[in-house]
Formats: sequence, structure tokens, C-alpha cells
Amino acid sequence: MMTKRAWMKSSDCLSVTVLLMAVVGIAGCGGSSSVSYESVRVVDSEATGETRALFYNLRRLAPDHVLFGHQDDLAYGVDWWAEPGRSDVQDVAGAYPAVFGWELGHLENGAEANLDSVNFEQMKNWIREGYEAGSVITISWHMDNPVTGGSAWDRTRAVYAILPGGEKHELFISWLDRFAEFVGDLRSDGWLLSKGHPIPIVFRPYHEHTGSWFWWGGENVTPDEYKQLWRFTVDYLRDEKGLHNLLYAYSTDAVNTPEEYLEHYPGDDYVDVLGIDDYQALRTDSTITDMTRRLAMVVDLAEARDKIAALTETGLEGVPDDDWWTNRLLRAITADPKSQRIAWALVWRNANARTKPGHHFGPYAGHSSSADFVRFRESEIVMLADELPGLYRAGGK
Ligand code: BMA
Repeated sequence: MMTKRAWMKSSDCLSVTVLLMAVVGIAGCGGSSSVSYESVRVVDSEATGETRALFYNLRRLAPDHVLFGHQDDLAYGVDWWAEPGRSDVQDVAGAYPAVFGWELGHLENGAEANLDSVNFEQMKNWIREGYEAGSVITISWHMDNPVTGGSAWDRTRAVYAILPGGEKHELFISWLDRFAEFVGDLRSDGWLLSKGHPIPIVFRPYHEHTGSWFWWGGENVTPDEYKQLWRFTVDYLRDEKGLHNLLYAYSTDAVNTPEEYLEHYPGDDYVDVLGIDDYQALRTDSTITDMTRRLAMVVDLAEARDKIAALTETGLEGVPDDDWWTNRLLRAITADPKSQRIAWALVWRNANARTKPGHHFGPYAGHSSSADFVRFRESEIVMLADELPGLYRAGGK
């Protein structure tokens, strides 16, 4: 197994060999990999170099490393709001998360802020900041119900209505247009050589569709409607809007069999990341084995398709155990050599205590699990932003 240290060493040599590798097509700096940059295939055959490099590097890292992610990390924490440069994860562990999750709910309505009051213009800046820190950016979207105007949790059937020919199709197109406009503004402003290039985004729409709590999931949609919605979304964003900086992540809720996992799967041509959201398993010693089993299943499904597996959402509200990070999350991930091959694990947001007290899934300074979070981050396999190799560099070793 390549250790964290060995990886960083080999990544240092990227800068001096990447040109050579590109010219003569050889692997440099030792180490072995079953993945080559040239063989990487993503949903978008015209994906930008940075986007392809991200996919390639995540695949290369996944066998030995798990990138730690946190939702809304730069926007607010349990006792602060929009303080430049601040992050609860950094407060505790001295570094930013390696994955930043962001949420677009209410963008579809032309709102200035999302459903959790995060201003969209500020969000764009935080996305740029996270990218310049070298981390992965992933976006979810709790979009309102297009039929009723209710929230994402309004279970009124709606997917049939937004498909081509449906009475809300034009409305839905206007939502995707707003998405494209938002993503179009996400450009790098810091790197001298490629200033202005589009920031790669892992887009994770219509998540947790195996449950019935959103209008796009469970009893509220047929598998066929869901697949059509997914494929339409990808085709439209890629081919009509010309977005070539997206990787597409499919994520179910906690399911136990490949059949359940794949019931709504739109096909290998439409998915880059096979994700799973799993919150319930991390409560007790006896249930964490369920998560290990589920992660191993997703890794199997992903690797059979040359895709990436990820724990796209997890956590336990309030982080009730002082050793939760090492004794629950890390244990669940590392209990099996297969489950450990996920590329990242993202915990949900640290809601501001004034708006939603106790609703935090990450650590924060002064919380009783903070010392354990530091132990967690010191583990050989866990990576925060300060340990990442250049994820966006072609050839990426
Ligand atoms: C949920 C909760 C909600 C939030 C939503 C979208 O799980 O955190 O409070 O509005 O995610 O971020």
C-alpha cells in the first residue's frame, strides 16, 4: 500500500516529469497504477483537462486514501457566519477539508441565497477559494417541486412533468439554464498559466432517490422516469449549454443490494462517480458493519465500471461520541480493504446555532470530539486539503 508520505513524495515529482510524460508517454517516479491518464473515460468526452485530471487523480488516490469533505464549510459554522477564510474544520485541524460540498436549492427560483441562506455570489467566491486550495468541489441541489412550487420535500409526483413534452418542461429548462449560468461563472482566478479556466465540479443532482422523501425519489418516480431525467440533464448541460467541467455523481441513500443500488442507474455513459449517502449506520458499534458492507458493495460496482466510489454524505447529528471520528467513521471505512477504496467521505453541514441548534455533522473548536478529529486527520489514509497532490494537473502522479 502506498502510504500518505509516499504519495506526497511521488506527487512532488509531478512538476518535473509531467511534460516529459506527456511527450514520451511513460510513467515516471516509480509506483504502480492500474489507471493511466490516457485511458481515463468520463461522461463528457470533451471534458476539460483539469476535469479529466481530477477524475484520474481521484481514481489513483482512492485505493489508499480517503479525502475528507464538509458541506458549506467556508460559509458558516456553529457560531459564526461568513467570516473570510474561516472554516470549522480548519479551526480544529489546521487545514481546509479536501472536499467542499455546496448546495444550490432555490437557485432555480432566481433567489439571491440558497435554502440555508447562503448568498449565491458569496458561494461562487468560496467555490473559487476551495478550488485554489486544491480541494474537490461538489454540488447538490435540493430543488423545489416544479409542479407545486413546494420544497424538495414536497412528494407530489413531478418528474413526469419536467421531461420533454411535460407541462413543466420549459420551466425545468429555465432552471437548468440558471444552473449553467452559475457554473459558467466558476472560473479559476489564481493560476497564472491557465487563468480563467472553468473550475471542475462534481455535480450530484437528484440524490437519495432510493428514499421517498424528495419528489424525485422512491414512490414518487418510476425508475424509467428517473433515468430519463438524469440523461436529459446530462445531455442538456453538456451538449446544449456546452459545460465541459462537470463530473456526474449518482448517489443513492443507504441500500444493501446491487439490485437496489442500480435500480435507477442511468447507465455507465452517464455517471462518473458512484456515491452513497449513509447516515444511520454510524450510531452504534453493531450497525457500523452495515456501512462497511455497503461501501464495499459500491466500491465493487464502481471499480467494475472504471468509476469512482464515494461516501457522498454521512454524519451523525451533533457528533454525540467523543471518539466518533476514529471509532465510528474511520472504523467503518477501514474495516474492509474494499470499503477503504472510496475516494472521499463528506459530512453534512455545521448549521449555525442561531438558525438550527445542534444540527452539525462536522467538528468545531471546543466540541468534545475535536481531539478525536485531529487523530482522525492524522490517520495514514485521511487527507485534508494540505495533504493533497495536484488534483487538477494532467498526468497527475
Ligand atoms: C438537510 C438539512 C436542512 C438543509 C438541507 C439542504 O439535510 O441540513 O436543514 O436545508 O439539508 O442543505
